[in-house]
Amino acid sequence: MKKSAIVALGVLALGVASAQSNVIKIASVSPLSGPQSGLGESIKLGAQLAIEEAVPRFKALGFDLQFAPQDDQATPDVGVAVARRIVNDPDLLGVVGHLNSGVAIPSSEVYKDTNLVMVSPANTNPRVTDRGYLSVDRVCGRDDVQGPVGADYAVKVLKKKNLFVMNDKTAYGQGLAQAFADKAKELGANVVSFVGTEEASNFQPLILQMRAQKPDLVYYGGIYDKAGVLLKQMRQAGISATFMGGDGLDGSDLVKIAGNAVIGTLFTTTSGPIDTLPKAAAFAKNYKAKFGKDSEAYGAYAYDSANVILTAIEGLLKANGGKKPTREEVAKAVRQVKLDGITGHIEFDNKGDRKLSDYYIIYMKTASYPGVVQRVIQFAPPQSK
Ligand code: ABU
Repeated sequence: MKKSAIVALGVLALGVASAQSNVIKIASVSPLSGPQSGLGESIKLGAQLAIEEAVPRFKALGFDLQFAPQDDQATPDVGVAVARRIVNDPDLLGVVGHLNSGVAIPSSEVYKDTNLVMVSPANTNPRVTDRGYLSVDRVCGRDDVQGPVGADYAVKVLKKKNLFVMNDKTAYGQGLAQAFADKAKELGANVVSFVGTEEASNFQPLILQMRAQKPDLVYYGGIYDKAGVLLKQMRQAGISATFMGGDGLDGSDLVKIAGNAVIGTLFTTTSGPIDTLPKAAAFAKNYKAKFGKDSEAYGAYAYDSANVILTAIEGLLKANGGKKPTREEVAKAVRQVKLDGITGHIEFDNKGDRKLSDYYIIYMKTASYPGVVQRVIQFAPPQSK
């Protein structure tokens, strides 16, 4: 048989197999290795719990629901490589992810080509949804609200006047730090420095700069793996300025890395501590029983993200007489979902932002996670400019 005929038969066989497959897969994509795997694992396990609970419901509809967790290593190139691989699996109908906006943005450029829907539990950079893709939604808030919420608290409540603002040079860190600094300036504070650095282990040159500029608050836009090291070195060097950041600080690893230096730290987050979410008690109990640890930031949001996708698919299966939906049908149905999740009511606007998101101020009163809620405010996403 000619090679072209063999290829054609192979493609035909694949097409028949795929048309007949009763398998539906949902992926989680988050860092499962490296220094940000604490939050990445929480996303994976939250999604896993929702999917395992849905397996009997899908079985009753004639489908074998499977979970496909992926590791993006918190790295854009790896995220894109994972995205390119998973879009080729015809059984895959949804993605819960990512943790890092700088990974989600390029990866979702790949998902969009086949309308593979991504529901993010954690990506707060405005650009994630501002591109207006049908296949991109999120259940968390946005940094153009989170930054100003932090600035308002720093300037109006804590009465801080001289702010040293840093970021980790990622899409998330830069955007959040800029949003914080812009609002703080508008409120009358001085931004004595605005510095981007990818440094992870030696912050001494920046600490010298702090010593000279004497800020009363240091703000860090970035993730706990670097923030914890910076904070510890600041305190060892005698810098006593209040330390503040965003939801990238929302993880127990911040405490593990910084130790007692974490006491007094404040951060904003769009992920409510699990014991403050009134409907999350069963989730928290089941998570602990199954995985032997407490859910951390964005675990409950990953659970809700998965349930948004599952709700959309179940609705389509029931409406279409059990016919497996296309990715485009799933993406359209996700945008219409109305779900009372464990993180509150979920409904998306026409860009895929949650219509109302919660923003928290957390104070680390002791060296223990998750800290003490100081304030919770609900906001709608800003309208596109
Ligand atoms: N929002 C917390 C995780 C960082 C990010 O969005 O990149």
